[in-house]
Amino acid sequence: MTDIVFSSITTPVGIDCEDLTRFSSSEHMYTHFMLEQDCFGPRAQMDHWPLELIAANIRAPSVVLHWPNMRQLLYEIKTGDPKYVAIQVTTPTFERAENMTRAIKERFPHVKVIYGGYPPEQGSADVMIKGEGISQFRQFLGEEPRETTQPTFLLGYKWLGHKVGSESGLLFEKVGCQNGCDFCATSAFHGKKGTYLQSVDQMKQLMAKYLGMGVSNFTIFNEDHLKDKERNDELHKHIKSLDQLVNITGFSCMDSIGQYPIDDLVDLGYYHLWTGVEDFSPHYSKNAYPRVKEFVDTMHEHGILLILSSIVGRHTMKKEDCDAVIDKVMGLGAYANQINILTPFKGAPLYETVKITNHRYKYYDGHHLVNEHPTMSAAQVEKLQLDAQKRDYYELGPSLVRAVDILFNGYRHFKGTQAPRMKKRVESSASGARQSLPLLDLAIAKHPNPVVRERTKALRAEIIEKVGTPEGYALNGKLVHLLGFLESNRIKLEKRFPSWMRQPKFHRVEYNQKAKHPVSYRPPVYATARIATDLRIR
Ligand code: B12
Ligand code: SF4
Repeated sequence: MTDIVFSSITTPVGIDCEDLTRFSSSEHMYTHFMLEQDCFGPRAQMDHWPLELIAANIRAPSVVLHWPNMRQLLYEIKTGDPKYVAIQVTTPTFERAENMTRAIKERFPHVKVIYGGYPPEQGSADVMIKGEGISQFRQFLGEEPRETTQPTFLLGYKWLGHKVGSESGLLFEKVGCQNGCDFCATSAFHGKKGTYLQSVDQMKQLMAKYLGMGVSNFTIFNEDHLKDKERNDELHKHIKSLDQLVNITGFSCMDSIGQYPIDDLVDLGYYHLWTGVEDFSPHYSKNAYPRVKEFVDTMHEHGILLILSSIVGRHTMKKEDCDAVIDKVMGLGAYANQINILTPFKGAPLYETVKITNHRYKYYDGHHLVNEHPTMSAAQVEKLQLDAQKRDYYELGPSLVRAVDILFNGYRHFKGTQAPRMKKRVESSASGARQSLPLLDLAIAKHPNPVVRERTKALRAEIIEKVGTPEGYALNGKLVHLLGFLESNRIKLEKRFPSWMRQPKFHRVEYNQKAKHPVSYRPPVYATARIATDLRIR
């Protein structure tokens, strides 16, 4: 018995088609800013955890489908006979969601469709839920408000086609952001105040659960995690009391990060932070360039990796302003750079102040200019952004090598420390650098820029001199070369045949089901073929 089928958009994704561009995919870093990084880009399938978060916090029996194709979705509806299908929608995936809804309604007219997340409008859905989803979905079902709980979710990255390092346990801490930047969808949809999804005690319990599973890397979803100092002081006290060291990836603004002594951040394990620097203009006072530069240099010197998000193409920016932003970003030398085209999402204040010229939602993907620009054409801005990605790889080298260099600063900077926890971090930084030597060799062999190759050689020499080589270095080196060669070729094929080779894996999770689903979720070929023919699915 299923009341609700929660679903992501259907596959295929990551390809240019009638209702989606290739930039809407199941991967974040790779698709948006590492496509030019040959075999060195980190790869990860990301699922629709918010759907599971909602499913886990209601009483109704439900099924969550991550990345089904249209046949799998329709088969689930046919066999589960739900009252509702709830789809996670963003602006650029809205057209796909509309096609899903049309297909559902044609075949199952009694089923009500709900859009949630970031839908720009209700479209053909029966219900639209914008903003915090758990409380609103409960309200919709007539359930009373109560504390939320979070299941454990793991995210692992692949390098050279293989899972490397341990997975990261996800912690959904908060939705919304108080800064209210004019283009920002999350701030506009969730309100400036935002909503905490978990208390500090709940975060501690969830961390303990992950640690019990052998997972000590965490990714915290909160647009500005380090903003609330009082709350974090409590969490940090707990982290310091743990027997084990943890590593934390988080999103935060420069000013919020600056509230903490940097040695403390390192000690706590904040090794990977994602920060918006936007366009360094007075629009975003947080980001005057000299301050940003000083901040980035300090973080790097202490071994903290940064992903910097910046924007180009604002209607007030001329071509030379965009070039200047890209030059400045390159000058910061961060581990990774997400350079997006400023997108006026419907609902965000910017939408009201620019003249929209492209009304096709699929193009609101951060890679297309959709509003009028007085001095640049859409093609010009789009080329500028794609060229910046190429430049990022060519001039700064593979992100992987940058990461090794910056993380090794943890060793360089703290090697004399007497503090026991920091000593352990220094050891782990040395060991990480040793293990990465075969990857540096691969970059030296493969990277097209001689300057990057020389820089990487110098880094390799320094690591060998200071911390030595790992066991089996020669053999591992050969293996990594082989994997690099195979992965490069696989990526070439993947770029040629994305609908076949670049699709996320479908999976299905049940919540609150009393009995096991009566049928296998893998639809028999004959059944799905019939449904597909009935519906003339493309
Ligand atoms: C991780 C992430 C991804 C991951 C996984 C998505 C996920 N978590 O489900 C991947 C890589 C797959 C992804 C892909 C895309 N993403 Co994305 N993603 C994010 C990111 C960084 C975090 C999302 C998150 O998990 N937050 C924590 C959870 C708890 O919050 P939440 O998502 O807001 O969910 C809450 C509510 O919104 C609501 N809710 C969410 N979904 C649903 C569904 C239903 C039915 C209901 C009722 C409620 C509901 O309930 C949740 C609890 O309150 C956000 C930015 C951000 N910081 O939020 C962008 C963001 C959501 N992504 C965005 C976009 C555009 C995309 C893509 C279209 C890619 C692109 N072209 O940029 C694709 C499309 C994928 C798809 N099939 O839908 C935009 C949406 C903007 C907009 N207005 O449309 C955001 C806001 C980033 C941005 N550019 O500003 N993304
Ligand atoms: S700081 Fe980032 S998350 Fe917060 S409102 Fe601005 S763009 Fe959005």
